[in-house]
Amino acid sequence: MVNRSKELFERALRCIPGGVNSPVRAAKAVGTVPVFISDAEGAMLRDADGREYIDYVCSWGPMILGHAHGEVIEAVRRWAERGTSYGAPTEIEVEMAETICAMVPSMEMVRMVNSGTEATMSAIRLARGFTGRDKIIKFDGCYHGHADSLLVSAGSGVATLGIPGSPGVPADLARHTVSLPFNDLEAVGLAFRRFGSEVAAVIVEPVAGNMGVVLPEEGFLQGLRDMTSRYGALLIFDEVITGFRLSAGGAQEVFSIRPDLTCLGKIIGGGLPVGAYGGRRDIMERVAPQGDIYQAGTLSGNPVAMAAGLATLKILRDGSLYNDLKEKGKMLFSGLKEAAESSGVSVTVNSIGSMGSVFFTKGPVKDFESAARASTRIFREYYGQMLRGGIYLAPSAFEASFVSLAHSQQLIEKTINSAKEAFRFLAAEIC
Ligand code: HOZ
Repeated sequence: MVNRSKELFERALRCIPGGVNSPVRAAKAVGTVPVFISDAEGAMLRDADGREYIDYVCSWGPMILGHAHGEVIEAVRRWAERGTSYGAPTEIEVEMAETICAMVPSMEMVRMVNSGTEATMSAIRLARGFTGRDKIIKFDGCYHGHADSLLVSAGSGVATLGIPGSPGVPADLARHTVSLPFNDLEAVGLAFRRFGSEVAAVIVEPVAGNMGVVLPEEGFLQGLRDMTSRYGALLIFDEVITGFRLSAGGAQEVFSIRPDLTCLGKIIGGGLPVGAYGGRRDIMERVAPQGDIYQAGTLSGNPVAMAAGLATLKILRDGSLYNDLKEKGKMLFSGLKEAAESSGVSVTVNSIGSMGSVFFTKGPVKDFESAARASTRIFREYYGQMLRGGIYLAPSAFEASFVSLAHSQQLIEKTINSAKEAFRFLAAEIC
């Protein structure tokens, strides 16, 4: 049988580091060749050999409406015909900013950038400039993109590939980042008591999605809000994954917490490269050219990207579709849990709304230490079995699965049936 993915990967390895443009997708952790995609529609992906898969990666989160959604494609086509970039202000970026500020009320002003990494990196600079302090508190296993200050004890590809930290990050810079266990308010209190007056910001994924999905325990996010306020530090919510995923107002709406700054990405671009950061007016007014803290970008607010993002947000804006997403998420994640349990395979399934993860451990999974106890060896077999069953998962034990509005009940049932077979195989051969 022809295996175009294998051929393409061999070609890619000759001219792209690791054969991929972002590390996790190399599928190194699951010991296979990455699946090269040819096209996608709705909840389905087709690979370069013409095989079809039900997609639970959803481009790592953005495709909440499903692939090639008619209104998004039409918006992109319409705008592309008018020119793809001007490097000058446009009406559509104003409309985008107004929409974001209306949907996420803590964001009184917003600046568009091109990726989640750019959003978090810029928010950290802003927090440092605004407070006049250098230290950042983050949490082990949370991933906030690949900017220097944020690669310490990170999740996503860093955790997947077992990279402890990255050469190239100056030690002098890394020492300003303090990484603590997620859900451990005591550790946060201790850190603030030791060097509270030096802390510019606490940055957190309100629901962690880059060590697999890990939910905040009762009181954790409120505790962060209280402590940052008490010590004059800013609270930054990295909602690159959860923004517009958990509700129209993001995780901050679900948990009723108002952060000082919020970082967005993924869904906000409707599948095109977009990020944004925003928050309190008095803080955002410090961003150049209104203020003195510099950040810029030639393609920031790009009209075609704005069109794709805005078309997506318009569909999500009134919040009525989130119940459907929640139902779909519940059906999938409870179905996977039951399937594993009935085969005698120990799993912990963490989920909220339309995102979740299966950890091959008895659990509970509440931080990176407990997530890392999950068997990556079993995950690897599970991944392979699911792929053969036509189910496309993230090739990492430390990433989330996402359900889109295009996942029908029938596709979810088919997924659970494939999972049943996979779990039976694992029970017989691996566990
Ligand atoms: N940072 C992404 C996962 N949380 C990975 C993106 C990619 O490899 O495409």
